[in-house]
Order: sequence, then C-alpha cells, then structure tokens
Amino acid sequence: MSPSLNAQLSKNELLKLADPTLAGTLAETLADPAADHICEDDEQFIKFHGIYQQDDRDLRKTGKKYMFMIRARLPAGVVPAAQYIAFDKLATAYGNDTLRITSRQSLQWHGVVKSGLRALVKGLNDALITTIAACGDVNRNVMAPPTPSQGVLSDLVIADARRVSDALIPETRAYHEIWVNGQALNLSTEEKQAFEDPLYGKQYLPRKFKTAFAIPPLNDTDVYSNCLGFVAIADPADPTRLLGYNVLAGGGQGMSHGNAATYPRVADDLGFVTPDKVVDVAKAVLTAYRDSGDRTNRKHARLKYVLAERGVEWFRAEVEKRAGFSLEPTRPVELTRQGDLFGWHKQSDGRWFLGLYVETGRIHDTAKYRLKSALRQVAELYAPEYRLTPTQNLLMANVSSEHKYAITALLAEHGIQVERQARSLRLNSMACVSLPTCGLALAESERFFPGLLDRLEGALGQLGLQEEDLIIRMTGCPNGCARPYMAEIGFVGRAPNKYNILLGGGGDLQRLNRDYRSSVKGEDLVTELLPVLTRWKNERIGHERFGDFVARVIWPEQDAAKALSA
Ligand code: SRM
Ligand code: SF4
Repeated sequence: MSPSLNAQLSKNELLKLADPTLAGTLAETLADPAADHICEDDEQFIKFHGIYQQDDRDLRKTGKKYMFMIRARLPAGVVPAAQYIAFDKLATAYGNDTLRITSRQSLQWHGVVKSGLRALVKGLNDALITTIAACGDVNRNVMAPPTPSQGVLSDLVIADARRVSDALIPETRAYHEIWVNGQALNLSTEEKQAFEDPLYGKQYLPRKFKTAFAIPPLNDTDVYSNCLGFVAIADPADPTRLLGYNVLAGGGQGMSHGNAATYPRVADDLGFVTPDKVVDVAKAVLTAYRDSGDRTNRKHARLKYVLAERGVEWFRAEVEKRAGFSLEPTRPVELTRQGDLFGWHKQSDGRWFLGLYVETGRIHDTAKYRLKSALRQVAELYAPEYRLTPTQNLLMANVSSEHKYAITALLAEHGIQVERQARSLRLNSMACVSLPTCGLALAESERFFPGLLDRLEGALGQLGLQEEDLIIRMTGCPNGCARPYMAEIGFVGRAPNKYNILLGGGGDLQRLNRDYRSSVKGEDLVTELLPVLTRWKNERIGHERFGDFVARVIWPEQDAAKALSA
C-alpha cells in the first residue's frame, strides 16, 4: 500500500493492519486481576471476538462502571436445548441474569464484569458455541427463517445459511488461544503483522457485513435490509424442492442525524443462483465489497454505498468475475408479510412448535412473569429446539404431542399464556437495547417501548383499531438496530426523551418509511400520531394497511406541501 493511501486510512484500518491476528493485548489484560477494563485499541479488536466493552450509563455520574456485552454466533437462531441450558446458567453466573434475543436471531449477555468475561466466553465454547465474528468488520450472524411451518424447504435453507456462515468465519487463531486455551497468541509482532486471512486478507472488511435468507411468501428476516440476501425459489410443481435463490445486495439501515450522505437503503436484485453456488456467490459479494468499500470514512464504508454510487450493473459484473459464473435473471417471487407465528402450530413432520412473544427480546424473571425460569425448565424437561426470530421472539420446535400439554401447563405456572399472548401491534414490533448498556444511545428504547405501546394500544382502542396488524419499531439512535426505517411506524431517538417519527414502511418490509415529525417528546408521540391514525380509520380503502395508507395519501400531501414552500 502506498504511503499516501495509508495516511488516509481510518484509525480502525490502521489497527487491523498493525495486528491482523486481532489478538491485541487482550490475553495480557485478561491475565491482570487489577485491570477492570481493556484499552482503547483492544476495544476494537475484541469486537471481532463478539464482545463489546460498555459501561452502565445509569451510573455514569458516579464514575464509569465497566462491563461487557457478549454476542453469540447462532446462524438461523437455532439453539438446541442443551446449549440453551448452558446459556441460561452462564447468564446467571456471570451476567445480569438476563438473556437478550437480538434483531438478528442471536443472544446477548449483558453486564459481564471483566473477572467473569473469560469464564463466560469459555463456557459458551464448551457448549460448542462461538462468539467469533458476531461483531466486527466481518460477516455477522446469518439470518434464516426460523419457523418450521415451511417443512423440508426450511431445513434446506437453514442448512445453506449454516454453510454460508461457516464459509465466512475468519481464521485467526487468536480467538481460540485467548478464550478457549486462556493464553496469549505465541507470535512475535512481525509474525502477527505477516498474518493474512485467506478470505478477509489483512484488513478484513471496510465495515460490518450482513447476510439473510428468506422463504417466500414470508419476509421474516427483513431480507431487503441486508448487505447480502438470498430469497429461496421453490419448484412450483413441488414446493419441497429448492431450485435456488434470488440474490440481493446493498441493503442497510444505519444513518446519522443531520448527515444527508448517510441513509438507509433497500437491496438491489443481482440475479438467480442454484443452491450449489450459494457459498461461491457469498464469497464473491464479500470480496467485491472488501476491495471496493471506503476505508477512509467509516460512516461511508458499508456495501450499500458501493451499490448506490457504482450501480448494480457494475457490482453484478464484479461478482460474476470473482465467482467465475454468470448469474441467471432474477426469478419472479412475492414476499408478502413479516411472519412470526404465535401459539401452537403443527410442523409438517407431525410434531409441534410454539411461538412465544418475548417483550423487547429480554428473557428474564419478574414476580408475575417468570420467562427465564420457564424456558430453562422446559429445556431441561422436554428438550425442544429453541429458535430465535428476527423480531426478537422465540419458537420451541420439534415438540411431541404428549409434551405439548405439559409445556403449556408449565408455562402457565410461570405466568405465560400460549393463546392470545398480546395484540398484533406488540407481536410484530421491536425495540433496540439502547440504555443503559449501549454506548451510542441518544434516548431510551427497550425500557421505554412497552409503556409507549400501552398508550398506543389505548389510542387505537378508542378508534376501534386495536386488532389491526401494525409493524412498529423503536431505536434509541439513528443506527437502526431494530430496523426502524422499514417499519410502518418508526421511532428513532434524537436526544434524551426526543424522537423522530417515520411513517409508511410496508407490511412486506420492502419499502423505506419517511420522516413525519422530528424531535417529538416521548410523552407526545401518541398525540402526534392520533390525527394520521384517525384519517387511516376514515379514509382507508378496504383493509388497507397503515403503511400503505400513508404511502398513498400522506406522502403525496407532504410532497405537495414541500413543492409549495419551495
Ligand atoms: Fe446494532 C451498534 C445492538 C442489530 C446497526 N448495535 C450497535 C452496538 C454494538 C453499539 C456500539 O457499537 O457500541 C449496540 C449494542 C447495544 C447493547 O448494549 O446490546 C447494538 N444491533 C444491536 C442489537 C443487539 C439490537 C437489538 O436490540 O437486538 C442487534 C444485534 C444483532 C446481532 O445479533 O448481530 C443489532 N444493528 C443491528 C441492525 C439490524 C440488523 O442487522 O438486521 C442494524 C441495522 C442494519 C445495518 O447494519 O445496516 C444495526 N448497530 C448498527 C450500527 C449502524 C451501522 C451503520 O452502518 O451505520 C451501529 C453503529 C456502528 O456500527 O458504528 C450499531
Ligand atoms: Fe444502541 Fe442505537 Fe443500536 Fe439502539 S439503535 S442499540 S441506541 S446503537
């Protein structure tokens, strides 16, 4: 690399170049009982190991209380019972006694102090779960439809998601040495600098990279919001036969307030590939991004900006060149709705699965609702497979008829109903973690959202709209971790207790919403929405969804008002 190019690289790029093994000084700091936190450079390396250094923001006034968040790598969100039991125990022993289902079908442990960090990560590895590449400038947790209702096709797609996930894992030995063997990587500085990952090279990716699979007609993985998407195409004559996938590229959500050069984006269609080519095409997309993404400005480094600026034709040609084959034309397909199913449903193999609503994805115990204890006991007694959904909910899969009633009874004893668990507006909605753990939060999200939904439910009840399907998402900042820009109603944190309201995403999660109001106080959000909800009730056509009504009626009005004032 020329000295001038080097000078322009962002700080993260220089760090990766200085130690491509990603070991940093993590082993040394872990071995030091006096250290309660890791240094700034290691904060970047440790992300590639699936870990974030955080501090409890509720306690900042009295000084920084350091702690760590650990994220697992769980392709398709599949968690066998034995692993779940281990996860639960680790959360109690080393975390804040909760587990958090993420918006990408993974699990997080929060509130882990440094003295428990290695034990937790080692415990996960002992349960045969890795955290490598759950964060960092690499391919993240691969999403795939968790609902077993699509039978054989689900199994095939989950298997492909796993293959892609495995093929895109970085190869550094640092992770294993530090967390599993509990020792430093035994290499000199020169040897470390000489390391080169066969796929990622020395500098890994310019930024994070996200992959998801979908099975039509469901879009439960929000496939258009991912860097790389695979939409399964089944044989119309035999829906159990997987013909291949439409490949999408260049979706993303994150943006920054007041910076028009950053924006959410819906992915473009690249073409169709057969299942045997899935890994090759994933590698081709990833390396095309590796070599074309912006490494000077991390706010402009995601794949979506490459697609937006160089165009889909250029990118497709680049992918085809690297893959060594041409993509066939995209096949016609329709994704119609989000898709989590709640309550008991029969699987195609005669067994059952139960969809459970998990408020904001937080698995914990309260006096009346002991979800954490219940999930642990069900896992111990009946060993179903747990599956995490991209809307932060949980499925218990592969349950026999004889266990179905016992599980229902056990859940009821813990205050959990399996029928009518909540109204649709809650079931389809989600909020990001935000305060007190997220270092980037500008406003509350997870802790504020349930109360907001209560008030919204009240207002919808007065309009007779309480049973309507609505996709509502909230985040504590514009980074978009709960994918708020795809929602029918999105609330995005702007400052403490202030939110932007965005309206008009589609029920099929293929259309971005648009700004409606900015910097609204938390207590005024429902009042701001009431006029447009009332108009929806009075002016909708048939069963028109809220997002479609906004796009049909409100957006043209906003455009006309803008044109007038211009
Ligand atoms: Fe996220 C950063 C939590 C899904 C876009 N995200 C963060 C951090 C790690 C804050 C930080 O960098 O210090 C948050 C940790 C909070 C905490 O205390 O746990 C965080 N993101 C989450 C999770 C846990 C939200 C949740 O409530 O479920 C999700 C974990 C998913 C997983 O298992 O891998 C999560 N993040 C997302 C998504 C949704 C998705 O991927 O489908 C997005 C938008 C999609 C996208 O990437 O475009 C997302 N997170 C971001 C961004 C903005 C990136 C950008 O391109 O601008 C950041 C900030 C950053 O990377 O600098 C961020
Ligand atoms: Fe934190 Fe913002 Fe992501 Fe919410 S959206 S978890 S506040 S980074």
